[in-house]
Amino acid sequence: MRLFVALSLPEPVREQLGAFEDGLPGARWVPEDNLHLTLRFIGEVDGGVARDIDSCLAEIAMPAFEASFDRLDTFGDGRNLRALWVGVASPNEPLLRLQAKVEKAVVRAGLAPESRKFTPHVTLARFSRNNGRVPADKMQAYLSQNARLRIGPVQFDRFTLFSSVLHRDGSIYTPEADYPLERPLAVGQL
Ligand code: 2AM
Repeated sequence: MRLFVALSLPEPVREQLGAFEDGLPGARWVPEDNLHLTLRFIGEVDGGVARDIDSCLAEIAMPAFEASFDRLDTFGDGRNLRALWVGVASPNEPLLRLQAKVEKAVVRAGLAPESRKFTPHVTLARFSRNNGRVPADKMQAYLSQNARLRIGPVQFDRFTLFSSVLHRDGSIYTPEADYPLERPLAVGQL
């Protein structure tokens, strides 16, 4: 199975993000239901490794935390434009800590370490090399029109192991396991 670890987004947040999915010809917009924040892409693994990953992820202990989204940016540009995404307001130490724990867990389960730097983001659109070229002025106009984007803070009280099945007209993501984060102590509970 093809797996990845991500933060699911509450429906109202997916709706707020979905409102930015307009006005860029050539963009393959991610369906609102599929919007998520990837912590670790795993890829194809067999059932045994998937079970090891699940047990290592289940050992992660960390308090719930919040994150806000405050910017739009792209991976690549011009002919090499690959993705349009919404970025997490930084610094967000708890989110980086969770990502580091997830990375450690999957390496403990036998995966090779991830060498790419973690850029916490939610992908809104992807672009194909051949027919997805967006003129630079169109992208600039889109980014400046939407520069006001501010969403959150969003409360994250769990993270999720997803499986992904690729289809010609999009991916189907299925939550395979949820890992709760600890509830922060309320005032007076100390
Ligand atoms: P992205 O949002 O930056 O595109 C599920 O496919 C998730 O895993 C996507 O959100 C994607 O991140 C991420 N991912 C990272 N590397 C990937 C790869 N090589 N192939 C597919 N998805 C990848």
